[in-house]
Formats: sequence, C-alpha cells, structure tokens
Amino acid sequence: MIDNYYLSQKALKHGIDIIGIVNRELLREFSEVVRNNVGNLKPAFFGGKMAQRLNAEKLLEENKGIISFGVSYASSLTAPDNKDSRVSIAKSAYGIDYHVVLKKYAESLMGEISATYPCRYEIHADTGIFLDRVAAYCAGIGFYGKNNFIINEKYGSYIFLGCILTDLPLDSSLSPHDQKCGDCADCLKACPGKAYSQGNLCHERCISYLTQKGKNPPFSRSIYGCDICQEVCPFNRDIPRNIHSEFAETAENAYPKAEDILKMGREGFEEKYGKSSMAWRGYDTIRANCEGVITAGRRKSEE
Ligand code: B12
Ligand code: SF4
Ligand code: SF4
Repeated sequence: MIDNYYLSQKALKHGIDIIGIVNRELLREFSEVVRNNVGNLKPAFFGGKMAQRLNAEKLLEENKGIISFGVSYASSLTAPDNKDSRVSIAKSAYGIDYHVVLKKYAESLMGEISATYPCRYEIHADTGIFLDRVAAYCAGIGFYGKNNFIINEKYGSYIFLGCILTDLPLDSSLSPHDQKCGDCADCLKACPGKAYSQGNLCHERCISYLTQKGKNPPFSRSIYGCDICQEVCPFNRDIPRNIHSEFAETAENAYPKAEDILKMGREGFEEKYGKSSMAWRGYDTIRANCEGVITAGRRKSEE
C-alpha cells in the first residue's frame, strides 16, 4: 500500500514540497466541525452554502484515496524605497498562475506513480468539490493558524494547496498537527480591515476579497490580494524562499505605478500580467482598484 513515506520520496523531484494522505476518519469528523461552524455562511465567489462544499461523505465514497499537497511560493522580494508612490500585488499572484503550476507538478508525480500502480486520478487546486485547507489539515500538511492559514513548520503559510483524488488505496493513518500559535495574535491585530474581529474571517472586510471585486478600501494600496496577516506571522520568518522559478517576480511588476496600469490598457495588462493568477479577475477589476488608490490619494492630499 502507498504510504506517506513513499509519496514524500517521490514528490520532491516533481516540484511538490509537502505531501500527505488525508486521514479519512478525521476528514469525516472535522468536516462536521467546520460545517457546524460555517454551514450557513455564504462562501466568497461560490454559490449555495458552505455546507455543500464540505460534503466529506461524497468525497470519501467516490475516492479510495485523497492526497493533499503543498507548494511553497515564499518570495524574498521586498518593496522598493519609493513604494509610497506605487501600488502592490500579493505574492500569490507573482509569476505564473499557481493553478497551472500545481497541476503541472501533480500531473508529473501521478504520471510516475500510475506507471507502477495503474489508477484513476483527478487533480485539483481551488477547483475541487472540497476545501483545500480542510483536506490539508486532515493530511498533516500543517496546523490551522489563528489567521485560518494552513501553516507548515518548515515552509510557513506561503504554501499553495492542492488535492489529488484517486481510486488507489492509501494508508491514511496520519494525525493532524495541533495549533502552535500560543499567545500570539499578531495576525489578528495587524489586519487593517479588522476581518477577524467576529471570529471567522469575514471576507467582506478582507482586502483580498475587496480587491478581487475592484473595491479596494481607501486605506490600502493593494490592487490585488493582501499578505499582511502572513507577513507578520513568526512562522514565516525563517523559511526557505524563491524555491520555484515559476513564482519569481520583478519589483517593477510587483510594485507598479497605478497610472502606468491605466496607461497600459487591456492589451498591455494582458501582455504583462496575463499569466498571473490575478488575471482571472480581468483588467476592469484591476483598473478600478488603481483608480481607487489614485482617488484616495487625491482626497488625502486635499485634507
Ligand atoms: C474563497 C477563497 C478565498 C476568499 C475567502 C476565504 C475564506 N476563508 O473565507 C478570499 C477572496 C477572501 C480569499 C483570500 C485569500 N486566499 Co483564498 N481561497 C478561497 C478558496 C477558493 C475557498 C476557501 C473557503 O471558502 N474557505 C471557507 C472556510 C470556512 O474554510 P477555511 O478557510 O478552512 O476556514 C475554517 C477553518 O479555518 C476552521 N478553523 C479555523 N481555525 C481552526 C483551528 C482548528 C484547530 C481547527 C480544527 C479548525 C479551524 O474554521 C474556519 C471557519 O470555521 C480556497 C481554495 C479551496 N478551494 O479551498 C482558497 C485558499 C484558502 N486561499 C488561499 C490564499 C493563498 C489566499 C490569499 C492569501 C490570497 C491573497 N494573497 O490575497 C488570501 C488570504 C485571506 C485570508 N486571510 O485567508 C490559499 C491558502 C493556503 C494556505 N496555506 O492556507 C487557498 C487554500 C488556495 C490554494 N489552493 O492554495 N480566499
Ligand atoms: S488578507 Fe489582509 S485584509 Fe484579509 S484578513 Fe489578512 S490582513 Fe486582513
Ligand atoms: S501571527 Fe501568530 S497568531 Fe497569527 S497565525 Fe502566526 S503564530 Fe498564529
């Protein structure tokens, strides 16, 4: 039977930094916990209710094995000195769209495994019928931080998560990691939108969500995403960075001038950022955020 040791040995050479087999019992139990907590919430970007996305029974019935994996995107890029005249883009949008990169790595891994153990498999990153963080927690990829991120002790929270659903029988005996935040609450305090103030992350207050809707708040200079609750986390201090060249970015692209984005227009944007994960929201969303930053700056200077 395939176990965690076998998978970890194979995964690294295909670009996957962390891998684990979802513990089926835990997935059943834990889905119930999260469902009770958020079942009636409306998820950001998806229709229906959260409970419909946490259907562990369906997932377990259809798949003998569920693998969760993580790929580091930690970057050492720092903001330029003149950052106050520039806007910013979150690290998750650096380089090539992570959905593409994760699928490429997992496809390559499963290509090798299925040559020895013929099997059906389906690869997901964001696209599954399930929540990637819940699966990752149940596979021992990391612990749930107070900021709701899955944090791995070696790679921190700057890890993208994906899942592989398969008919291969897998040894899923791993235990999850306990939360290691202790008394720290730095992420909760640092959030400019106070998105954690009511317990669960309130996506309507989160800059990441707001910028994906073209509504960045006046106190933010981000035109896509937000990393603040990760930047302050001590688990992201001493971690390996720049592991995957696909996620490399230049300071010029990561901290552009809002006016330049407006000037480049739709075609210029496609050319420069078309492969980034932020491209899914389209030029009009990013343009609206740039306009928002410029207007907020004008108001501030008039005060
Ligand atoms: C919709 C979505 C968003 C929405 C809403 C997120 C939300 N939490 O509601 C918005 C647009 C705001 C968003 C933003 C971002 N996202 Co997003 N997002 C998703 C997506 C597609 C679904 C997540 C979802 O609906 N979660 C709903 C809640 C209910 O589930 P949850 O996050 O696991 O939260 C529960 C647990 O945390 C649990 N819990 C909390 N603490 C504890 C403690 C213990 C001990 C236990 C047992 C449980 C527990 O309770 C929570 C609710 O009750 C996932 C991919 C996927 N398909 O799963 C990516 C995903 C969560 N996002 C990701 C990323 C990278 C981001 C951003 C950093 C992007 C950016 N740079 O701006 C930000 C970070 C915002 C934040 N602070 O979380 C990564 C996170 C990777 C990681 N290491 O955790 C994911 C997994 C994508 C991926 N495939 O890698 N995202
Ligand atoms: S991503 Fe930014 S706005 Fe959203 S919860 Fe974290 S710090 Fe707050
Ligand atoms: S900043 Fe502190 S409380 Fe927040 S996730 Fe990191 S260790 Fe936990």
